[in-house]
Amino acid sequence: MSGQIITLSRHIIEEERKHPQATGKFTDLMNDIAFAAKLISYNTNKAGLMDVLGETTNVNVQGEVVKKLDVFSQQTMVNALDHNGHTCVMASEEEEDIIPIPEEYPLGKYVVLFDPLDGSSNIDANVSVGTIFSIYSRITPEGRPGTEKDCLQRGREQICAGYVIYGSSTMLVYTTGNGVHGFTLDPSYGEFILSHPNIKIPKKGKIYSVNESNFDYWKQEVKNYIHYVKQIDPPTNRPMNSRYIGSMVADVHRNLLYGGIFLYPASDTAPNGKLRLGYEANPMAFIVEQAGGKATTGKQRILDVQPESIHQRVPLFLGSKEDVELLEEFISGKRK
Ligand code: P6P
Repeated sequence: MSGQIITLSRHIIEEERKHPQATGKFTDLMNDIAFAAKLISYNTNKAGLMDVLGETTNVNVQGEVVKKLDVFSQQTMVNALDHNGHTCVMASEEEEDIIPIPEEYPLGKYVVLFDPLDGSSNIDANVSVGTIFSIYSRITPEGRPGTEKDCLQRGREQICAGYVIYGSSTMLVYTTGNGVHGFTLDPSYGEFILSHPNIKIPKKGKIYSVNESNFDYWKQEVKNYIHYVKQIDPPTNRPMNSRYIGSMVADVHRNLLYGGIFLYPASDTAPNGKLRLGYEANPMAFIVEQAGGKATTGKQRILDVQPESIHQRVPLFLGSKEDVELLEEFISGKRK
């Protein structure tokens, strides 16, 4: 209905009612994630004024210096999700091993993988950063703590994927397999309001998004594709525009709304690419596919990859269907 305010909570309840076995626990879990997002948003927006800028002396499992907001965001996500009785295990970019639920708290049926503050190396430059999350149902027997096996499910088993982008405004974008929906945080009363219902990615875009400083390290097929998109050919709307923020949530969000292709290829220095399957590639792939796009390793649908480890990296190409399919033709050698 026009003019009706749909909050995230209301939208989730209505989505959950579409699943006959729904118990309302998923709605609670999503509301806990939304609460964590509000806290992270508040502190990210205040970062310049609070003692959260700069670096800690800690280094995370990726070998990256951990920014203070990273630490805060990690703790906020864990504290929001470990006691609600809806989760049995978590995994995070910031923790080497799985995150068990403390014994004093009840266990639930959900598994949550997350990157608490992706793109955080950009924080001090006030560039948009984000939280990415991926939710599965457990596959190990109930009543016992979840295990690594619960965290290593194929992306196609996700029941929900989403991200929060902390930018000019804070937006939460999610899918449960019934389309992609965006909610903008109204800070005046702290509610996420439906602002982008049923997001659909354009079939073809004008933007390619990649860190071209890695060009000489790429396989020839990828070099051929990038060379192709930069050639002057007005009938095929080339050259494409290059846009790269270096913060995945910001690059993928722009890609989702404007169309185009985002690439993080394998290279001589990163034989499996840089981005992590569990809490970056899979949730973004679910969202992009639900919006009508495609997501591939170049050889395989991202959502079909069987994870072998929590922090596993994969080459990632995702975005508008026609742009990704053209890239696949270059990678298969069909086009040179
Ligand atoms: P590069 C941020 O560190 C991140 O994990 C993603 O958010 C982003 O897409 C990528 O790395 C940027 O990597 O090598 O281009 O700086």
